[in-house]
Amino acid sequence: MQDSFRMERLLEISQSVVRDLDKYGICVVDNFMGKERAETIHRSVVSMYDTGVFVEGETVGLKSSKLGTAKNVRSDKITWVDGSENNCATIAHLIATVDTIIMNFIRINRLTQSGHQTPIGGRTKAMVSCYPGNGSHYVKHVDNPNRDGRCITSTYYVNKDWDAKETGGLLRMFPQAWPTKVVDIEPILDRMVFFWSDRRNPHEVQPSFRTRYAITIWYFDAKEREEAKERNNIKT
Ligand code: AKG
Repeated sequence: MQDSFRMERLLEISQSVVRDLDKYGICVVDNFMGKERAETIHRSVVSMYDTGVFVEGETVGLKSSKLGTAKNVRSDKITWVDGSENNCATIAHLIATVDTIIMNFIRINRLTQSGHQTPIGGRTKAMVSCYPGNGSHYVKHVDNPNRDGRCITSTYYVNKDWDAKETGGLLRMFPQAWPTKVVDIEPILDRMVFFWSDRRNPHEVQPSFRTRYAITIWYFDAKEREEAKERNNIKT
């Protein structure tokens, strides 16, 4: 895609993110990177997984609880990347693309003086996750229930020919915007989902019976993050 078309497409996506987060708290974008790039990202995630660097997903502050063991809560495997690692150029491109969307999001909200007004500052590395089939899942949870700073969750899927009727693995959202409804999102190739990370959006990953890959980046609300770092004595 030519640069000017790509910039126009990114602006269009950013406007949908502003509109849908404001209205629904969730925004789903298909054909986010384009098929060719999505397939390259898929290949690089699979080869990264095959090197054995993935570890069990963390469940912060949970050893065993009413919910059961950490493994009963989430059974994905994860690794964190910033895009500079071997064979990660396409993931670096994905990260840069999401950064651009979020910068546009800030700019549009500032210009229109509506939507999310507190500054967004910084983000996590990208978490690459693999649900390795066999019913692997993540129970209903909120990413940021206790003001740790995370404001927007962005999750990108790289699963070719996914059919949730056959293999499960839906992302099920329980948005507070519609207390009586759930929103089911299939983790298909080249689909990006943005949503508020706080209590407005409890969600779960339903049992997956096929290997399921995703890449997630969390963006911080600058003020909330600073307060959380001070509270928890975090230096970086
Ligand atoms: C999480 O990592 O917190 C998730 O809920 C994963 C979402 C997904 O992979 O669809």
